[in-house]
Amino acid sequence: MKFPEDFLWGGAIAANQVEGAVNAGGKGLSTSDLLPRGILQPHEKPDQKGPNIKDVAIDFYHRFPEDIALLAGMGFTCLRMSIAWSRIFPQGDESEPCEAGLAFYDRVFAELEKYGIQPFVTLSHYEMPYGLVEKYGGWANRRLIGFFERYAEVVFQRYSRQVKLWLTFNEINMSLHAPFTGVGLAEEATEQQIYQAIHHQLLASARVVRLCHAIIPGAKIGNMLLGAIAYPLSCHPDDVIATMLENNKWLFFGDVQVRGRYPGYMCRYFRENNIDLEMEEGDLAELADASVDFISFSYYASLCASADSSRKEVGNIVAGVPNPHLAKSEWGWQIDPKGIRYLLNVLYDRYQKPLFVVENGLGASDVIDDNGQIIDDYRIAYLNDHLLQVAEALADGVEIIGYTSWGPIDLVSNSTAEMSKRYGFIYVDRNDDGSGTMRRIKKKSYYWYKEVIGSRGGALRNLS
Ligand code: BGP
Repeated sequence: MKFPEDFLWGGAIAANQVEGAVNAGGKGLSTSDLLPRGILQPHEKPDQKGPNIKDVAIDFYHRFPEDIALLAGMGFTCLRMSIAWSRIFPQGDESEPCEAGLAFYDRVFAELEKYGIQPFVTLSHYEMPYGLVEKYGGWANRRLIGFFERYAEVVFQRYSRQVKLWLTFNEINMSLHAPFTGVGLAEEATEQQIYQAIHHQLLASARVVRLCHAIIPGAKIGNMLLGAIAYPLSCHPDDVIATMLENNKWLFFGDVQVRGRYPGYMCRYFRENNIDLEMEEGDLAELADASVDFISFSYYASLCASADSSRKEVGNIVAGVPNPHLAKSEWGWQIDPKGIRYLLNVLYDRYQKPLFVVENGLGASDVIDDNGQIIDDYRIAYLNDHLLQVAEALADGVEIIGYTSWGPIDLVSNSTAEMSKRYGFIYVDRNDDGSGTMRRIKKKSYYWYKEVIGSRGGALRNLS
């Protein structure tokens, strides 16, 4: 089978997980700089900041020409990346942007252009200027909407020629699990505080959708969900209802960003849990008037839900009940290729808008063998099987714009801040303790992905 001719192929990275250069070009401290053990662990206070592997990460800040050339070698037509907000507004509340930060992304986009790779930019991928947390209390404060709008306006204007594809907030539903990363709130924040901050973030997202359309002719802007699709653990009606409620927790974000209103099930949840959102007149009208152009999502694993919530385990970033029919990755994430077809169908059926798979991949430890090679057949198998299911979804009639695998070059893990949890087609010689030469080595999967892209999916095989 062949994927559509205009299907975008590539990979996805995030500024804080690749760039390093933590203080270069006037960059301010970001929330991510204070999470040396990953987003699920407590954050450091700035005066206690210790060494953090992300301070250098894979040094993409200095090595991007080499890295982009390597990605281009696989035939990428698209690179999903993010702009570090703290490079553009180091504290978050300045009135003028930082020119050195803007100039850095000029250079990155120019390099991508050389190879005809389309940049696909996330405005906020798990980081924000820490100044906005310290001075304003993060997204709990409505003023953040204005700071985010200013940032978005600056980058939309600056890169209006180079960037036609945008995303607002990475995995916007993640704030429920990692409030410091998602909305700049303390780990012990209450649901009331988190949902209030989320309301502000949803409004900010709506405003920048309109801004993007007004500033960049022909641009498309989408939302980004962690596709934490849950199956019922059994056909017991109580498990089915528990699953519906579990899925509502993340679909809620899509419902607001696509359908433009707070769904009834969420209003009920707020009522029954004494959550009372402060809104201003006009907020609901603003949400109603800013539907995203497409829906994007990450997908690594599915999970199960049961009426007995004590059976939940944190196997993935989002806790779920393990599925007895599925194997697990080394990091305990359950591997379920068919889940991506199911998820694509669920989202398309619900929203009837184009979809974009913006993250998918296998975190695994790689070994360099005696011949200096990395034979990552497990990664090839994972991606092959998932891409076959994306093809099935296309055959089901789902509109899919493209596929960007997570971490096409090894990078720092988000949940654990490890280098050893590798996703790449390109190995980076850097270890968890920061040692290593930083040398880039093509893995076996590099040649495989190149063939898949070159054949528009024709090289995919039914392996299992
Ligand atoms: C998503 C994030 C990414 C990425 C990925 C893999 O949640 O959007 O930033 O890191 O998960 O997760 P991890 O790095 O924890 O393996």
